[in-house]
Amino acid sequence: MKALILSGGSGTRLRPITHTSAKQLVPVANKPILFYAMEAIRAAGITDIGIIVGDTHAEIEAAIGDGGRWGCKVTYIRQDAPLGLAHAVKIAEPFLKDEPFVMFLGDNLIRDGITGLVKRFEAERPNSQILLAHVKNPQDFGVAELDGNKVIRLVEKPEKPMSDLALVGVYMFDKTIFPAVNAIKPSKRGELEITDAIQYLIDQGLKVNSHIITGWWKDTGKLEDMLEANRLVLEGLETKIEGDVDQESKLIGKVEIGPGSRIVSSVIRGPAIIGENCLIEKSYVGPFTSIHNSVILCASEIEHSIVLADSKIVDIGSRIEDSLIGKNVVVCRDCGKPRAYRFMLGDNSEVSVL
Ligand code: TTP
Repeated sequence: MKALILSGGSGTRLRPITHTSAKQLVPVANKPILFYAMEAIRAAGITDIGIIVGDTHAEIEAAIGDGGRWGCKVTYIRQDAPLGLAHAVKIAEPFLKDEPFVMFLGDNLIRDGITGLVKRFEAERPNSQILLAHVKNPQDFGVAELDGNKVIRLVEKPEKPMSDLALVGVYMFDKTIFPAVNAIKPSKRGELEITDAIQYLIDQGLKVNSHIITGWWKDTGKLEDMLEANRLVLEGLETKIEGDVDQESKLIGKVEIGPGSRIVSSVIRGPAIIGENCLIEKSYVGPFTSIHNSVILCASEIEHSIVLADSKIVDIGSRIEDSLIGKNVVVCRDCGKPRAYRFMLGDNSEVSVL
């Protein structure tokens, strides 16, 4: 079996982060989301992986390389424009050839991995196997209608959902998916939809099985979901202290601190992870916070947030919460006159002031 990871797309819902970076490389608990997909695929025994890449191809290729670090062989497949998940399958045909494959959305995280699901697919050999999860907001997802575990209908983001079963971003297919992706037409939003391709399989009388997952799954396409994924992964964190923690500081709960980092006169309440070469001084880091490498946090408080590398947060009077702070960002108090907020914000930035 092969794997196809989708790491193209436009990532509009995560702007401005995606103006400069691939959303699949945003770290969750200080590890790029895409690495979790690589690990899950490798754990399922699959080593031949195609990765769909778009505008952010250089960054993805630099992060994943030839896949050797996971014991895998990676082939990059360039998608000129994000024309849909089924379009990604279409252009991957020369790589996938006749082999069955698992398709994994590169911005999705699935707690229990895919090993059991791949085994089941190989044992039952349907034409396709989709994963479903009960969700509160099915209108935001592809939604399935079932008869037993057989799928009878799929609709992309329905206005009136016929169930609360959303399609999870991991799908398994055999070669019958290629005539399907070649037959369907673009949807109203101009994309070749994978739901339409799977519906085509159903309409042709082919076998599409489903599996309802019970462990958590997160599509990290939006800020709140990214923070939620970070929270869920950090819940499994184990304490590991490689940096220096001074006498005046207090660590509570599960905390990881990377080498070269210094914690000075601060309180860190886990689960929280701090990368390498950070300085946390006279500050509070609260639960569900991930701080990446070389960050300076001084006289400030932060909780339930993700801070990317090389950023600086200094002397912020109120607590920062529910935030995603990009690379090399400066957030600081300015005592200069006249007293004023001074911003330099990228397009589509969001700021909430007190
Ligand atoms: P989405 O999150 O559905 O789409 P997007 O990345 O364009 O984001 P937004 O809606 O915020 O603009 O995509 C799911 C995954 O599939 C994600 O990892 C990007 C990838 N993808 C492709 O590789 N090619 C595509 O044509 C599309 C639509 C998505």
